[in-house]
Amino acid sequence: MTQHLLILGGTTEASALAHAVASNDLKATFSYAGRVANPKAQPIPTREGGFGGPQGLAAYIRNHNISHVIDATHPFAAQMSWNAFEACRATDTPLAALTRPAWTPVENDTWQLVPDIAHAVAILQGEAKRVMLALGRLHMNDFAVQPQHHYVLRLVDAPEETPALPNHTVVVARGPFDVDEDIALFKEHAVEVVVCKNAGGTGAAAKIQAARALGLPVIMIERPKLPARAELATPKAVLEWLTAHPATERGV
Ligand code: 3Y8
Ligand code: NAP
Repeated sequence: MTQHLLILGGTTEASALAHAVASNDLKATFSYAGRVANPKAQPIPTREGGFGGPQGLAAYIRNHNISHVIDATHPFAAQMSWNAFEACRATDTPLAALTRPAWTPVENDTWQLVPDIAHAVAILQGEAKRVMLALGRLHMNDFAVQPQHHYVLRLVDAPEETPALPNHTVVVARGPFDVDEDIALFKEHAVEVVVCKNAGGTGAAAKIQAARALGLPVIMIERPKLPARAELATPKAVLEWLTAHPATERGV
């Protein structure tokens, strides 16, 4: 079987891998969920949209003769990661994740760790505050049960429907973000607390560095449980992993 990688993308690391793969002339397809209007262009063929669950992904792997899957999705894209794990097991396809370590607090950081978004919502009970909700669009309306706050919402695309948060300001912007710009943003909106996911990496780190600079508390949502698979830290490690796992005939 000839080598054909499927890269599950949507992160800075996935884009870096796409460039490494392109410059090594490896056959690969880059996959987006189709979550945003204009996803970043990639130097390799790209597809958009869900596969239709693990079975849909298994069918895609077979129909496109995928020899390896690299899960370079965001640490919070847990459903995609579990689907990839199941589909690769069903089709006997080598799978590795390209991921980045979680952020860890440094001295003077005031982080409140919560296990998931529901706990971040619950911990916001109490008097009205000005809250930087840097979680994107998918979960902003979960915070409607705490309507007393003024939320600053940073979204990749302008929302199609008005957010279900009575007091909010929408900031349309796509990362990677810059510390000084985030400090200015927090000052402009008199942000008092920052809510974010422990995404790790560099593209979203500006807000925790800005919170640190301004002495703001952070509600840090911890990562969901992900499957046990090979975890690689750099595109170079992925290329070495590919060499160590040459494409073989698919198990019948
Ligand atoms: C569609 C495709 C690259 C990738 C860039 C990274 C960095 C900039 C920072 C804040 C946090 C947030 C959000 C964020 C960042 C990178 C990376 C990252 C966080 C794009 C992209 C897609 C998405 C989807 C989008 C989610 C949203 C999450 C915004 C592209 C720009 C909050 C995650 O409107 C929506 O529906 C947005 C949905 C999933 C989380 C959510 O629940 O809303 N990412 N982001 C991918 C697809 O279709 O498959 O690059 O254009 C990618 C990037 N966003 O190559 O440079 O590597 O993480 N993305 C979080 O970390 O909490 C913003 O505002 O401080
Ligand atoms: P998710 O909740 O784990 O996945 C939900 C469904 O979206 C999946 O079951 C799959 O649909 C589809 N999907 C997700 N990623 C896909 C991909 N790369 N290619 C094709 N289909 C995909 O995922 P999510 O959290 O919505 O993330 C969506 C995308 O945004 C991913 O590319 C992720 O890397 C990127 N992203 C997410 C976050 C975040 O905070 N979640 C942050 C930055 C970037 P089917 O079941 O139909 O196959």
